[in-house]
Amino acid sequence: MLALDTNEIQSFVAGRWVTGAGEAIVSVCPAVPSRVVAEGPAAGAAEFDEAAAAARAAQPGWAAMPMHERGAVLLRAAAVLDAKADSWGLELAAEEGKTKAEGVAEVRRAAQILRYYGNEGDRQSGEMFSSPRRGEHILVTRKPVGVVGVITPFNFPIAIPAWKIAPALVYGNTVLWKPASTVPLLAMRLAQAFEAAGLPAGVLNLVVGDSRVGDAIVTDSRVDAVTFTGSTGVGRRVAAAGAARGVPVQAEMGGKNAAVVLDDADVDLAVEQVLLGAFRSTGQKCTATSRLVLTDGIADTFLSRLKNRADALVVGDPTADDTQMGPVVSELAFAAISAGIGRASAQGAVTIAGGHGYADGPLAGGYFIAPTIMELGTEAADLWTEELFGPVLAVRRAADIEEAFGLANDGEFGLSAAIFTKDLTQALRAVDCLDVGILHVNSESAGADPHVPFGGAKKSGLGPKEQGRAAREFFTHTTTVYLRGGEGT
Ligand code: UN1
Repeated sequence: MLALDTNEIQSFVAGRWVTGAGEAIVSVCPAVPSRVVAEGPAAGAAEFDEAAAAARAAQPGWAAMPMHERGAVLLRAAAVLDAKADSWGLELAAEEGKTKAEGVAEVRRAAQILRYYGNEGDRQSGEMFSSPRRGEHILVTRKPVGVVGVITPFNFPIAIPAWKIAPALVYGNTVLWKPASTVPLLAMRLAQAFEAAGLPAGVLNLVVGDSRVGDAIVTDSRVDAVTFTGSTGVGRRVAAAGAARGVPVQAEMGGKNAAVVLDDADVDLAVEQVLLGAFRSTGQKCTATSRLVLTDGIADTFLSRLKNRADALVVGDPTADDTQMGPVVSELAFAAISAGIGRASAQGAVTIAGGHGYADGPLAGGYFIAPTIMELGTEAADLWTEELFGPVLAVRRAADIEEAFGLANDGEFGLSAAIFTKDLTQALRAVDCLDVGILHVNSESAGADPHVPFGGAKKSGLGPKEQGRAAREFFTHTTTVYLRGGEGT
């Protein structure tokens, strides 16, 4: 077993930790890029091949194990995560850039997800239908799909893998997993928790590497289904590759989530929630609040309060206790977000807060972007429609509720939204009118409980929803059984 505090990057293949034959990966802290968090080689083609073969070979035995026993492994892994939450949460903050408090909370969240699915054996049920024919029942049973390819993003380095891998495993699938190459250490931590929990060899295979590993997963004939979270562009390519091979793909992709604040909203509550939605995790969530729609009567007050709160956020080293917002994940992200801010200004946006990096002072050198609020006029602006995945909030004003809902629904994404009002009638109208997969009434647009469906409307996602019972739609297939006794009547 690998030491639980190692920071030497390895892949977990067929139940063994292997030093890959691929290129060197150096995982650095985005606050201080000279600080190395983990390093080691990526997996090479031979390790990938061994991992895929191991997943295939282990699948029938794993599926044959009673679901309660599979669940027990998940529950033991959850206990490991809970026990290591403080130290692994700190590593998460150092590797990904969200704050220590967020990092620790994320490790605990991964444990909670594992517990939810670990207990799924107690809840799992098939369905039984009456038959139009005498002496017959019709029952529907669930079976695993086989080997599931899991491709996960950087922004929740342990929670998103947990919410894909846990249902995959408990329903009897084996897994071939590629995490984002910016967060290999936290991926290793999750695999280590499973190893410590006694997961049989080959059931979970972690292959560390870049997009070539992702390509190998989606094109390998030993992979029966692929679940992906990440950018819209890559998600569509994964889905196309899956379709070409005839295998199902679940893709959770972009969001451009609006918070709508109506005139009658509780301003204090709404300001705090919009602040959390926009800037927690440095805005790097598909569910983050990246658009704000204010009705005219509340707009001035709200914006000046929000600006004051954004300006006061303590931006800094994510591993420091008093930091409220860390850096973005990488130089590439920093460049793309900075360019997006520049483009918005060129297209007429007015910067209300932030809008800059930190060229001087203690944050210089890290990938820090100030909490940014930009107000748009009525002209078309990329900032209104394109996901920037950073701490940047675009604001528009609306004359009335109809206009506000229209603005919120503007664009191709429909992951989440938030509505702030004390008027139940307006809240109910939002439920009907806002075209999203997740709607928060008087709370921020991010957040997801493990027992309820997660996923978007419109072009935010493809395939069945994640989490809760919804997950089994993707991780199982059904067999409809027409069941009669064996003797003639
Ligand atoms: C959350 O809102 O807490 O990639 C989770 C993402 C989403 C997860 C959001 N799949 O940001």
